[in-house]
Amino acid sequence: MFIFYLSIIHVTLSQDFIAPLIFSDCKHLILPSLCQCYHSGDQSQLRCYNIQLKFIPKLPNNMHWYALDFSLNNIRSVDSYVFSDIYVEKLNLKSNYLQTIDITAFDQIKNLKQLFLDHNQLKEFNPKALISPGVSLEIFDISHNPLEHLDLGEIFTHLSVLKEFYAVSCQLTNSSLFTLLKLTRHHYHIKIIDLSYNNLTSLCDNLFNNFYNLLELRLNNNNIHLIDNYFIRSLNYIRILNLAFNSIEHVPNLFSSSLENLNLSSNNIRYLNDYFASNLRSIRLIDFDSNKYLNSISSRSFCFINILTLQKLSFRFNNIFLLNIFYELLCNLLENNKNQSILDLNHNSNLKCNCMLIQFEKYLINYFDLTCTQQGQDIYFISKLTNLFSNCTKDFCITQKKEHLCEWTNAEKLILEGTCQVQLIGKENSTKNESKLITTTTTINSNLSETIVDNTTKFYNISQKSFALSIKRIDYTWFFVFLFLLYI
Ligand SMILES: *[C@@H]1O[C@H](CO)[C@@H](O)[C@H](O)[C@H]1NC(C)=O
Ligand SMILES: *[C@@H]1O[C@H](CO)[C@@H](O)[C@H](O)[C@H]1NC(C)=O
Ligand SMILES: *[C@@H]1O[C@H](CO)[C@@H](O)[C@H](O)[C@H]1NC(C)=O
Ligand SMILES: *[C@@H]1O[C@H](CO)[C@@H](O)[C@H](O)[C@H]1NC(C)=O
Ligand SMILES: *[C@@H]1O[C@H](CO)[C@@H](O)[C@H](O)[C@H]1NC(C)=O
Ligand SMILES: *[C@@H]1O[C@H](CO)[C@@H](O)[C@H](O)[C@H]1NC(C)=O
Ligand SMILES: *[C@@H]1O[C@H](CO)[C@@H](O)[C@H](O)[C@H]1NC(C)=O
Ligand SMILES: *[C@@H]1O[C@H](CO)[C@@H](O)[C@H](O)[C@H]1NC(C)=O
Ligand SMILES: *[C@@H]1O[C@H](CO)[C@@H](O)[C@H](O)[C@H]1NC(C)=O
Ligand SMILES: CC(=O)N[C@H]1CO[C@H](CO)[C@@H](O)[C@@H]1O
Repeated sequence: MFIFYLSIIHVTLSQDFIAPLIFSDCKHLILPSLCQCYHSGDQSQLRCYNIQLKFIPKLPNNMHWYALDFSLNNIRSVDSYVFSDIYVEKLNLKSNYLQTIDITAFDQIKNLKQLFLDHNQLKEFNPKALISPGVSLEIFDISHNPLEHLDLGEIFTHLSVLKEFYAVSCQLTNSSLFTLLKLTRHHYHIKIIDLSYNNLTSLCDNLFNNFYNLLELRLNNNNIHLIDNYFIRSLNYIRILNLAFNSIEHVPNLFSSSLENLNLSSNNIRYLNDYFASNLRSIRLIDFDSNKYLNSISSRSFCFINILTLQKLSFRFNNIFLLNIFYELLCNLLENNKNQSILDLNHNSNLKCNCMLIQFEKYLINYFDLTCTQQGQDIYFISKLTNLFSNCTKDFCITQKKEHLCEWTNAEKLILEGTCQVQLIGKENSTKNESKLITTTTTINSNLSETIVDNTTKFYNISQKSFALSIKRIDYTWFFVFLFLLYI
């Protein structure tokens, strides 16, 4: 075992020196071999990375470091009191072989604000190791450890000024999430929580309610399929919610007055239900890309969506057949003179060529890159189809029958009903009440200007030579009416 002798030289103490003296210039220290000291301004940093260290060297007491970097070594444990009486704001132990962190490892450390334990071999981590007067973490990263369980509740309870928390790729299951129930008070400082690349399955029980000031929640690349509609309701400042690469089939009817970016790409969404965005009052961007079976949209899906804030709805790599399914949204945009490309329908290989495409050209992102198909056979770039579109009129919305499609009371009702419990019962209970499932046959004239609209929600049962859509039943099907588009 190496023993590192560290001593302070050339330090002269004046006679009226008052203890404890804190040193902040590392230039006069004798350092562990291969470690380097950097000093600028009044900050010192020690860099001991990638030098095959097996142990954390004992550093001189009362030295005031901005950062200690022990990353990329062979350190296996953080032992008791190894940092005692060391002032350090940022401690980097990333990319070692850490298996144990002693519960007193950070006892008597001073002023620790950022801790990086990511890319190690930790199978367990006791949050009590972070209870120490000298630990007030603002950033904590424990990503890429094979933890399987982490007491998140305990972590947030003890780290009351934490701003950023990362536990990416730790194989966490929803049992770790349930520990958040322990939180009894608001956590006012946390801004970013990253739990992506774990094994989470459900977002129920209002577990995130105490993260009052959270801005960004990353839950992408899990196996999430159950989401409570109330999930982000109490998060007054949340702007970004990433749920990409999960197993979501049912888009929750979320409430949020602040959410701007909702990422639902790469899930198993097949249809969009009624009023799903009615209560996202600041929404700018919703990403539905790569939900490869997504082809149905309730006519009420976009009811009450805030077109003043909305900038982009992305439906790339879906299976959308007809622009008509967006008619409520498109006509709403038109009526309100919204003048902005909003809808991205690129890479929907079954999108049919029709007059609506040109009427709503200005709302389509990358319009000239769009391809569409005719008679289910050939695929054309829209730019090549001037002949086909030469007879088109632009009267789709005018000829729509005006009626009250969107009812606020229904939007509210759906939102209140859509809790995890309802979804769970719906999933387990086959005695679902189907009596409200109404089926009606409606045709859209080949000039695409006429639809028959009633006050029940329609699904466009798009037939391409009687192509049958298999629409998965979910809980709110009592609203659904099938609308058949025969020949376009
Ligand atoms: C987490 O998911 C991965 C991949 O699906 C799987 O290999 C692993 O066993 C899961 N871990 C736990 C703790 O469920
Ligand atoms: C959605 O999340 C995926 C995966 O994290 C990412 O690739 C994509 O860019 C995100 N979309 C938006 C619009 O941020
Ligand atoms: C809409 O855009 C067109 C061309 O892009 C422009 O000529 C027109 O003035 C815009 N209208 C409004 C209301 O912004
Ligand atoms: C377009 O209109 C002309 C004359 O009104 C008609 O002869 C032609 O068949 C129409 N083309 C299509 C594609 O409907
Ligand atoms: C199924 O529904 C019935 C009647 O609505 C209810 O009594 C029963 O508890 C439900 N079963 C489950 C497993 O939720
Ligand atoms: C289904 O709903 C209808 C009316 O909403 C009701 O009359 C009927 O009893 C219900 N059936 C079941 C099995 O719950
Ligand atoms: C579209 O169809 C309706 C009803 O069949 C008809 O009244 C209308 O004139 C047609 N519009 C065009 C442009 O062909
Ligand atoms: C519209 O809904 C109301 C109440 O749900 C119902 O009484 C009425 O018959 C419906 N109208 C049509 C045209 O379906
Ligand atoms: C509509 O979809 C249902 C359910 O998949 C199917 O049974 C029916 O044949 C379809 N109707 C048409 C006209 O395609
Ligand atoms: C509510 C819920 O989804 N609970 C699940 C939590 O995770 C365990 C193991 O993955 C499941 O068995 C539970 O059903």
